[in-house]
Parts: sequence; C-alpha cells; structure tokens
Amino acid sequence: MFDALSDRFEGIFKRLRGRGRLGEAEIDEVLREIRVALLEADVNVRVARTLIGRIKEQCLAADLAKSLTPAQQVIKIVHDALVDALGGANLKITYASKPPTVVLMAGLQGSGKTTASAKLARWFKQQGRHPLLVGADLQRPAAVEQLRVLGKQVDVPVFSEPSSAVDVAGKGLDEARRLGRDVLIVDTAGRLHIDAELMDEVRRISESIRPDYTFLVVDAMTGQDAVNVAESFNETLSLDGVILSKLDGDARGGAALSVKEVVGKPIAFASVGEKIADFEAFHPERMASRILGMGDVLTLIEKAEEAFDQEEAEQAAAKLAKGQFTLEDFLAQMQQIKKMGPLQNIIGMLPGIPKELKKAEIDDRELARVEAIIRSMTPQERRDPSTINGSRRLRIANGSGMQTSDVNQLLKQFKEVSKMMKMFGKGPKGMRGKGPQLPSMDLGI
Ligand SMILES: Nc1nc2c(ncn2[C@@H]2O[C@H](COP(=O)(O)OP(=O)(O)OP(=O)(O)O)[C@@H](O)[C@H]2O)c(=O)[nH]1
Ligand SMILES: [Mg+2]
Repeated sequence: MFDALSDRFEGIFKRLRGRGRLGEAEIDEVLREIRVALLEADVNVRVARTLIGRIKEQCLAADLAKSLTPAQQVIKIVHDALVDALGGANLKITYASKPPTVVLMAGLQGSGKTTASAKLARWFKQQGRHPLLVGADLQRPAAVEQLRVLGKQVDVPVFSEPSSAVDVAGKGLDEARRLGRDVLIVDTAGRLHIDAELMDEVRRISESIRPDYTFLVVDAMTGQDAVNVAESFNETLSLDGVILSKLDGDARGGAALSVKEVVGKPIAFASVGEKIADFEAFHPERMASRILGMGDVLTLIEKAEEAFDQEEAEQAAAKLAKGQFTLEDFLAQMQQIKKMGPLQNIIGMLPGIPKELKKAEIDDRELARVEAIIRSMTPQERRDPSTINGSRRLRIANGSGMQTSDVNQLLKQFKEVSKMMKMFGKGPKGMRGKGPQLPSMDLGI
C-alpha cells in the first residue's frame, strides 16, 4: 500500500537524520523533496501545495535551527499534516433514532460498490447490528445475483425484485422495517462516466429513501482522477464519506490524500483486498503512520483479535509452554493467521520491518504448501513427527504433491521451533514466570 510514497519518505528522512541542525535553506530543500514525493504519488497539485505550505509553517514555527533533533520534529510535523489531509479523526457512525439507518452506495462502474456493500454489511454485523442488503442495480443482469452470493457469505439477507431501481430501494426500506432490520445498505448501478441518466436514477433513489449516509466507493488505483469523480457525485448526492477500495493494489496514494482536502468529505472505510474480511474503518492517524513507515500496530491487533479464537489460542499457548505443541496445533494456528488476510498486508503493518522484507514476495502459497504437507500426514504422525521415517516422508511428499526435501525442511523447522519452545518452558524462573505470550501476538515474524 502506497509503497512508492513510503519509500520516498524513508529516503528523505534518512538523509535528514544524517544532518545536524537545519537552517531555512535545508528546510526548503526537504520541502521540495516532499513536494516531489507527493506529486509522484499523484496527489492533487492544489492539495500538495496546501500540505507543503502547512508543513513549512510548522517547521518555521518549531524553530528547527535550534533543535537538536530536527529530523524527528520534521517527521512529526509531516505525520500530523498527513493525518489532517487524510481527514483528521475517523468517521463515527451515528445510528438513526428510528431504525433502519439507511446507507446508500454510489460510484463508478467496477469501483467496488457491490463488494463494499457486503463488506460493510459484515462490518455492521460485527457492531451488533442487523443489516439488510438491497440490490438496486438492475442495469447489469448479474448484479443482484452477485450481491446475493456475497450476502450469503456474510450471512445477511438480500432484498431485490425485477422492477425499477427506485422502487426496489423504496420497497427495501419497507422490508427492513417489516423484518426489524436496523441497517439498510442499498447497492446501486455503476456508471462508466458521470452519466446524466444514471446520475438521475441514483438521485431519485436518494430522494426516495433519504439515506443517513451516502458513501461514494472510489477505486484507490485511479489516483487523483477519483477526486473529480467525487466532486461530481458530491454535487448531486451530497456525500457523507468515501469508501476507498482496492487499497491492496499498488495505489500511489493520490486518491487517499486528495479526496478530503478537495471534496471536504472524509474517507470512512478502506477495502484492502478481495476477501470479505479485507475491510476496515479508515483511521487517518494509522494510515499516516503506515505511509511514513511507522507501522500500523493497532489495526494489526484488531485483525488478530478478530481472527483468533481466544480459547484455542490459550490452549495452544499452554501446549507451547509444556513442549506439547504438535504439527496439528501448528496447522490450526496457521489457519488462524490466514484468516487475518494476505501476509503481505500483515507485514506492511508492522513497524520497523526492513524495506527489503516488505518488498520480498511474501508468498501465501508457501502457507498452502506447508498446509498440504501436514494434511498428508496421519494424525499419529502429526502428533509425533519422530515416527516419520524415510518411506513415510516419501509417501507424504507424494500425497501433497511436494518433494521429499520440502517435507524434510518442514520437519526440521518444526523440530527447531519445538526445541526452542521447550527451552522457554524450562527456562530460567523469570522467563517461565511470565508465561508464554499469547500466540495471537506472536506471529513469528
Ligand atoms: N483486490 C481488490 N479487489 C477488489 C476490491 N474491491 C472490489 N474488488 C474487485 O473489483 C471488481 C469489481 O467489484 P464490484 O464490487 O463488482 O464493483 P461494482 O462497483 O459493484 O461494479 P458494477 O456493479 O459493475 O458497477 C471485482 O472483481 C471485485 O472482486 C478490493 O478492495 N481489492
Ligand atoms: Mg455492483
């Protein structure tokens, strides 16, 4: 996510750290570099200018010439400016006093509206709400079916019927009231461009259901073009916020950094992958930290808490402490980690991870390979890998479509980890007294 921009900042700050005091000329040079970084990330020119202006003002006010730690101060100033540009605080949903709370989803074709509708429904469920999804995209024949499939995945009912989009939305609202659903999410048809006819349709839907929240779904990959789109939609619909989709791709950051400043509407949610769980409330503060390579530990912890079964994790921790951790437990833990989403995303959130590692192709298939090997073992072998002799290794390799050397490598790694864990279990008093860390925090990375 925003890798190129992160790299740029990393380079700028690295050079800055190597310097002593900063005079005005040096500050100007740093500001020039930051400006180039922003423009290269496709940040809107106006926004970049405002940002640089703000950063300069703060730098001058901070009297960096006298500072002994100018680099840290500049980083803090840039961080705060990015937080501001990204919208300041995160959007808090206020629920309608008379349910349902109505949410209208709008956006260009293929921006990710239908996917985001389902993800948002799941998010509301996690907040203890009972959403109803409405398929009001009657333009594309398969659109309603797509929503139904996604609805099933998140276990949220979907309402639609083959009439007009405006009617479907209105009836969906009645249906939500009848069924006692407290959140209504209306997915609408996409438009290739700002097209008068479809724009008119979504405006009429909006007038009919009077949404509490109108979200524009914006593909983060479209850069600052997204801002023009957002401006037009905002004129017609009066947006409450933006949902940035496809942040997992190599988006440069222009859309994220420009939209609030230009349109005046915050980014409410971010969609960061194709899986339903790859969706999060947008926190400007965390995003700014991520961009500046300071990691995003809070989001990581939330993801871990969401994915990890607490009881299972505690059991595994107890087994680890006793040195009874088996390949079966290992497999179960791996599956929990997989629930957190692509490894690359997880690593991206960790602070202080060297750039090379972030860049390295983290191959989720590696996990799949390990899983295949363990699954080809008998339960007895998983519990006691020492029984796995040469011919069994060959059988496991054949069964999982791997080489014997892959099986050997996995067994060797597992043996080393077990040995280490046993040492912890029997270790000096201080170590044992504290007990093992919950595996949810111990990702082994
Ligand atoms: N990688 C990635 N893909 C996404 C994300 N969100 C959506 N997609 C993909 O983008 C494509 C379009 O998503 P849809 O949700 O169908 O978009 P839409 O806006 O409803 O499209 P229309 O209804 O045709 O206007 C699908 O293939 C999705 O799987 C995301 O956050 N990351
Ligand atoms: Mg759609």
